[in-house]
Amino acid sequence: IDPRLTDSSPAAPITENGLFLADVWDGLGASPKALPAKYFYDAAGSALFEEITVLPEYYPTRTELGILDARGPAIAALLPEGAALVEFGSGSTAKLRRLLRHLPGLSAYLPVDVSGEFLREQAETLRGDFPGLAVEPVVADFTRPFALPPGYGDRALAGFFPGSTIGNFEPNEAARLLDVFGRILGTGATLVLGVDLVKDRAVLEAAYDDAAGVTAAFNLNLLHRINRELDGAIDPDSFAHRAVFNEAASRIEMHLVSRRAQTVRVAGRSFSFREGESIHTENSYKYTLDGFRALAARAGWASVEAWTDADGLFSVHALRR
Ligand code: AVJ
Repeated sequence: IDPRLTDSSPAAPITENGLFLADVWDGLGASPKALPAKYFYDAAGSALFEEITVLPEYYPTRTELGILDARGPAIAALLPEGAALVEFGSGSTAKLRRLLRHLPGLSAYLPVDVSGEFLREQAETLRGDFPGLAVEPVVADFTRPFALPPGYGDRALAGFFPGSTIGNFEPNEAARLLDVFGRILGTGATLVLGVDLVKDRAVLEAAYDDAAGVTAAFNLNLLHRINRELDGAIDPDSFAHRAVFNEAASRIEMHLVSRRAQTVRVAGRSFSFREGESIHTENSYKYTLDGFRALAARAGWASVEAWTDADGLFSVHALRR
């Protein structure tokens, strides 16, 4: 007997949007309320994130690009001739392109992403721009172990994980993820990753609550997305964007705070809010250089080098397993 047939509570349908609905029902039914940050990135959210990356207050993207430019030759020196580069989650190829300029000896580039269509488009333009490079997209969820295409098992491998995406994971989850990367890349591999640094509260909070309101729109888009895709009836104007540095946990938290007491409905279920009650929508962990080295060590990665910009805003780590 299908256990769902004997369960009296309504079950979310098991489709791609069914997972979204299940996560939304779970998250809004929990206390404190929370929603997974991965749902920010529908088409509208991805466009808003692109806008965030060029905001004056949002230092991570431009700072990381600067470090990759300046340290490209040093990074290249760490990778053996003929190595293949695996990128975990391939957003825009801007950062990769900065790195590729310095890596003429690279034999192949393997972007790993859940969106196959996006991957194939990007692969096409990259092949045009770097004719000597084999581009082999891998459609997979990089947070779980997956297999590389045949023929890459005995090649020298390097991993690339830019953007401080690692900061979206709880430290224990981040260590587990680094261990997954290590198993995929194998012994002797080099991993290059971007990690945002702990800094002044005012600088951090401005980066996640910009004057133009783009980050607020990015956060609130989650409610619009629920309305669009899940038959939600939430008034986004009844929620306020809030970004705060939780110093004890060393993370920026984003919240959507209910401006009034209210009940919202999503696909037939109701959720009530007190005035001022929040939905926790994102954590973005910030590390010290040594703090991140210690985390990496738990997953069997040794620090080879770590580079920062002159103002110490952001770091790029090279690790070896
Ligand atoms: C894409 C996860 C690195 O945490 O800085 C930007 C996402 N959220 N502004 C970050 C984000 C709000 C971003 N990451």
